[in-house]
Amino acid sequence: MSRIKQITAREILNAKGMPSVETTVLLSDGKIGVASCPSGTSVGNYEASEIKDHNENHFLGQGVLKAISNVTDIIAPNLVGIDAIKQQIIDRIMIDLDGTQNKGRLGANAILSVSMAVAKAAAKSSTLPLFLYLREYVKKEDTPLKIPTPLFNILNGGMHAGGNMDFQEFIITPASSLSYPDALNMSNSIYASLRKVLETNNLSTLTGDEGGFGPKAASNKEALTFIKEAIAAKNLRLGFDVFMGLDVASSNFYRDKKYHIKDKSIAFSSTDLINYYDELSKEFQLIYLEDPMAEDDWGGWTEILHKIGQQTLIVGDDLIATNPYRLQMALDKKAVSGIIIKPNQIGTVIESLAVVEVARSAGLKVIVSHRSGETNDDFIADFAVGVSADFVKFGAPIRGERVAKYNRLLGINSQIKTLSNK
Ligand code: 2PG
Ligand code: MG
Repeated sequence: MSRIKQITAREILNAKGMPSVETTVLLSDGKIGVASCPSGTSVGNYEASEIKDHNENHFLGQGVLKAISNVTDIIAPNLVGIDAIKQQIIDRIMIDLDGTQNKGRLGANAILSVSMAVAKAAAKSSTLPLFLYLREYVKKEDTPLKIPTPLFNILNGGMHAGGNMDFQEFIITPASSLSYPDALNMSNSIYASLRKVLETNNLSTLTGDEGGFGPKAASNKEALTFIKEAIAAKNLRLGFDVFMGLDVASSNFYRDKKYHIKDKSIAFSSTDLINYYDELSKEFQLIYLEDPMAEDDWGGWTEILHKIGQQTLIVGDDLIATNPYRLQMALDKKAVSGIIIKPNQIGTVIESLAVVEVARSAGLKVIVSHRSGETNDDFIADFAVGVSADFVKFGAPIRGERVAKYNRLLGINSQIKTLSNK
């Protein structure tokens, strides 16, 4: 048995230069787990709450010193001495210590960094790689050990870039039959091809928060056209070799029950927007639509799943916020066919695993996702493989904090091969 001996935390910077909580858990056998929390930019209303200091003289109010003292002064004394393998008990203690619905007292950033660091340390003690250790917590029947299909966000709009597309993420996803290394290679070549297409059109190739280009395209549709051209230039077949998708993050342009996007001069009703998605889906082989409707437009969600759910995966991110109650609502209202899982939206490893379990047994596709304000922590790569996620969404195949996850998947891919040769 390896007990938690010490928990320390410090302030580090994430990829956007903003403070994040990094926690270190030391066990009685000397094993250590270190984990840090990401932050979102387009944050949903139903997410667990990150605690910030709001002291303007310290990182413009974004400091996390309070969250850190919550780890060291409140959480640590309650966890020291507990067997690190008891993740359920550890997470439950933190949930109870917090005592709020949204982790607003101690902070999801404080709680999650401890939760992930405990899991990492316990995995080391058990001598299992983290993905296999996490797999012990999920039902494994019919879920093969494999690398999930990657969704690469190669054009950034919305709140993630200074361009003028309203849709937040323009995504390519190689055919799931491709091996993971080949998928990575394909994404790299399409990314390079897209750079050329943008240069030919005299558009900027500066990148946004998640590594995708952030050009000032005339419309969302034009941005999709650039990607289609980039794919064709590589002699790849859209709809066979590679598919396209969007994280629309539509809550960001939903005002007065209407959707306002550059593609049309008048605002869209939910039905107008759904018809537009239908048109785009056919033209661009969109197999994936994340947050196509705003987080409170339940009628729109039910309508879109009913109308185009056969051809396109309809995925809830801000809608569900990795929250079991929101997931149940989405299931009751027949709103989605897929769910985004972001551990920091709910705040503990165990609750994230539980949401995956419910989603999977309801037949939803599971997509494990990064945040725009990532750190170099690669926990979610192991988490995604451990729970047999269908897809991962870790951004463009560039930038240190994104490739940290993609590279970890390469490592896991080799480990899986070694295991299956044994
Ligand atoms: C999203 C995420 C990650 P953010 O909307 O899916 O891509 O963005 O972290 O800014 O919420
Ligand atoms: Mg999203």
